[in-house]
Amino acid sequence: MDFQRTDRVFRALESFRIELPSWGFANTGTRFGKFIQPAAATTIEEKFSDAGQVCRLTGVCPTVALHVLWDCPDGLKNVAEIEAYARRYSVQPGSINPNLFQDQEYKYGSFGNPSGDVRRRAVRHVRDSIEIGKCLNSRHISLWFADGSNYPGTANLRQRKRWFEENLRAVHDDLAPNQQLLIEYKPFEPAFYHTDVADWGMALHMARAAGPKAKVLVDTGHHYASQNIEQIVAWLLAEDMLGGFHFNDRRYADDDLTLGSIDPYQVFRIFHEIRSFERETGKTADVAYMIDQSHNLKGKIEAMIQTVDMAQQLYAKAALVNHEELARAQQNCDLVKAEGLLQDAFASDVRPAIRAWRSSKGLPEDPLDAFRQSGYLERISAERSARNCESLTSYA
Ligand code: RM4
Ligand code: MN
Ligand code: MN
Repeated sequence: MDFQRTDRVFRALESFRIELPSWGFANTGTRFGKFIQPAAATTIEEKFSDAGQVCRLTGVCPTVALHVLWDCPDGLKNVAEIEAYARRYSVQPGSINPNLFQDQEYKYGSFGNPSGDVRRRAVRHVRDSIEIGKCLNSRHISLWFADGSNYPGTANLRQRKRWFEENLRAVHDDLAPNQQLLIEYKPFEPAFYHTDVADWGMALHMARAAGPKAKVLVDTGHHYASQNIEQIVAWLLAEDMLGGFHFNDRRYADDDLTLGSIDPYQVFRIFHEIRSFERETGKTADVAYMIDQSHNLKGKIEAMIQTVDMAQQLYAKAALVNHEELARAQQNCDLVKAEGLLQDAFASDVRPAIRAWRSSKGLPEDPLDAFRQSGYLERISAERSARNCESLTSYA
């Protein structure tokens, strides 16, 4: 790769940061069962410790997302402990994810539950989560609603929409000036007939109803097969309504597979739309990149390092698209040329440039290999295996 292209990769990597999910280090499974890993994290301290390893080896994951129910079960009382772990393991608390789906009360929904008591309880939980976010200096409160119904006629769709609007407006009022509310959508699961916030149009509507500090969160696994995700991204950017991403890959539904393992070109095209927006507007897209993956079979820390590496590769490839030539080809309707510019960038081997960038930062050139050499996995497997055998915490 020539100096100019290497320089583009270096500059792209300089600004690229991605958040780790605390739940990605814990035992998770499918609805058919869980396979316990001896090294999985069962405490919040272990999650910080594992995230700290990924942060130290990759140098690009300064924050870890927290799920309130799993990581802050005592609410604000957990703040001091979390701050201590953040200091000890050199990784900061990131987005705060309220949990509005696991408690028995939420059987028929949270913000859309027919019971006023349950709706109030859900709103209180989000308000408490916003307070936790303020104490931890977290910018993002990330909302995903499992609300929906399984059978036609069982839910009043328009009434639930009104309840969502009201409740979102109410929690939006609590945000600090620097905080953002991110609203995630998902077409189905756990509900199989209707989902209250099922697609990007509904999430966009809800974010607008909530207020100016609310934006849409795109989880790459939350679309019907073959949906054009990069167009959704382009439109949300154009509307100044894109808040962030939950990255993962999928083959069928919300599979939470490793980013780029099935369709790396899809992720490349998303990054291309973001860079093209930045190029045209001269603005930096204010978008939070977060990983939302749970690895049932792969080693959790290794899979996370693999994900970060893949994200860097795809972002770096997108940085190689020649925007002037692309604009010219689009203007002249030179379709083959225009498409070829994307294909050439995607086909470029950016790995040597990424290794060189890591070296220049004093980071290991191959973070996965460095992890395998470090002995960390062997140490935590020995320390944690007994506890893991008896514990089945966390979701799914
Ligand atoms: C959902 C969604 C949320 C995540 C939960 C555990 O499908 O992706 O972001 O927090 O799963
Ligand atoms: Mn998600
Ligand atoms: Mn999901």
